[in-house]
Amino acid sequence: MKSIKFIVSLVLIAVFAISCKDDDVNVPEVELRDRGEQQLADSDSLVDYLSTHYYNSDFFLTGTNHKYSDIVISELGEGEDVPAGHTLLIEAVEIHTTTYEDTDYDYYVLRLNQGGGESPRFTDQVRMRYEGFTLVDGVVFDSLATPEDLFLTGSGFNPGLIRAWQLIIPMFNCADSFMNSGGITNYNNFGLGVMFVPSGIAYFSGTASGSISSYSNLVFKFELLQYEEVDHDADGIPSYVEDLDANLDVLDNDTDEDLAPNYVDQDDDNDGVLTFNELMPNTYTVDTNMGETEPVLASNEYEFSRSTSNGIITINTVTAVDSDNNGTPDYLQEDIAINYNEEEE
Ligand SMILES: [Ca+2]
Ligand SMILES: [Ca+2]
Ligand SMILES: [Ca+2]
Ligand SMILES: [Ca+2]
Repeated sequence: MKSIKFIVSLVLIAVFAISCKDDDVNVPEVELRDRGEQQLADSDSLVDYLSTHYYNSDFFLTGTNHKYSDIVISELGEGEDVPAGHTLLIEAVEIHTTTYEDTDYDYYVLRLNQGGGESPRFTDQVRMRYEGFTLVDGVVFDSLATPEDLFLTGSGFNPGLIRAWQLIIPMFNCADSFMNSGGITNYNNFGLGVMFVPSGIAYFSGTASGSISSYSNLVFKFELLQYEEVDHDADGIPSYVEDLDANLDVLDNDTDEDLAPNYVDQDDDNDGVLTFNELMPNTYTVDTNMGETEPVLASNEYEFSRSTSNGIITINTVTAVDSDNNGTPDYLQEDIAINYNEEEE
């Protein structure tokens, strides 16, 4: 059911490949549209939808544990007034903008509960429940009623999620606590919202497992329950840090220009010493029995692993050292190759 994957234009490529081979094969072609023109049409559709649909706003005025299934969106009839206790979407949503693939996009977020926990980064793994449907006809094409873990940013054979999710999910916080009872986990005070997104930051010319048509504007009701920081290449540098220019895109950072972006490159400067070995290791032992608290890490120090035993927490960290103080950490500087994990002779 995890079909919110970025199935780039695979369908399109397949169609072209087939039609090049044999003109008689009858496969529906996906016309590749101009992003700018499509964006204008999508923007009109979204504003029109938000201006003609309302939701059960009073229901969410109190409480922090409402479910995505509690959100009811209805169409306003001709000449009808918005019923008491409800609000027109256009009066309730936040408008955000982004530039993606050289095109400017507006997208809309209905924030129903912020969530009391911490907030994930766009490269993290998130535990979600959600339902996605098409703006035009309301067909539910994807849903997850039982929480599952999803990678916002993919790597290798895992394509990750659509751009809209990478932008919007980190605007929310996960649950502040959870409790297990009878095999069921109950989350408390989690992020709850609805996103209304143009096709350009959804599947664009591609589709979600072929279940919706290309160029569909989408709506997702979602709950953000938990998250976990991801280090895709396990080199000690969390993936969000490997987005060096902090433009929320890990694909355009490739320090050594070997075509492997930093977030999936284990030797980021290609100096022959793995990034992990160019980081200075440190271990902290925190005895909570003695009332000790966890250390606050420096901004260039990252937790790599931890274990807990009898109330004693062992935390292993790595620090990105900048030996020559030039502003570039050693692991990104080819002419400095210090291996902190090399066995002393
Ligand atoms: Ca990394
Ligand atoms: Ca690289
Ligand atoms: Ca790396
Ligand atoms: Ca290196």
